[in-house]
Amino acid sequence: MRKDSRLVLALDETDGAKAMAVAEKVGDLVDAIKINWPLVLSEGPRMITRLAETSEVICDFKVADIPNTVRLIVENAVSRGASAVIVHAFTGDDSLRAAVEAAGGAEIYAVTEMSHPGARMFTAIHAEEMARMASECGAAGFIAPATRPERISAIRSVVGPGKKILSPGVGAQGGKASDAIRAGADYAIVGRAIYGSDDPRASARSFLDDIKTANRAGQYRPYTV
Ligand code: NUP
Repeated sequence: MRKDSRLVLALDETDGAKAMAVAEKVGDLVDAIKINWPLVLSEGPRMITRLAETSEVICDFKVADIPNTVRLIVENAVSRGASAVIVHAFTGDDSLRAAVEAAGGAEIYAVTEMSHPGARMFTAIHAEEMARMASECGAAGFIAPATRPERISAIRSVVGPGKKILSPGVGAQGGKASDAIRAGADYAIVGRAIYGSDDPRASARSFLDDIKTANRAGQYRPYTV
């Protein structure tokens, strides 16, 4: 996945035509488009393939199942054009290994603790342990909450510099993209604040401007559009 803008669009728009319109408006400003069950359930898995024609597509299916079912889901998503699939880490090492193996050349990103408040109840307590395990199983990246940037730093310190961290919870959930990047995330994931905006392109640009403020000299190549 390219690392130009450090912005990933979460395209949870459920109307296919509207989703494609947003993708066209901001596609060149984002490094990838993440899709989730709302769009796939309303418009079908062909959306993976359609979007993959112009963008990297991350399938945020938060797969949490036995290894065989994980394998079937990941293989299917990748065969349709997904560059990465998001899975839950709490399922343990056998399911994580199955995901990584099934992904082949595509990437697996593991969720260790989600961005909403409820995540503090159970998964956050074990997030570092899960991150270590998923890293050893070959996960290429992690999903860590922009709503709690200190947790991004905690996950980064466990997985090291070689793994990607993608951070949702920006905008509608109250997190700030630049805070997430400063805390150690590689990418900020933004959904409603872009696709739900009257001007998705202007909104995406304002997130890019914010992300640039986190660009310490030489840290990464600034994005110009
Ligand atoms: O911890 C997570 N939080 C989260 O919001 C893990 C996720 N994958 N997401 C997803 O990111 C969520 O399901 C949605 O697709 C997107 C955030 O959207 P928004 O809150 O920016 O609209």
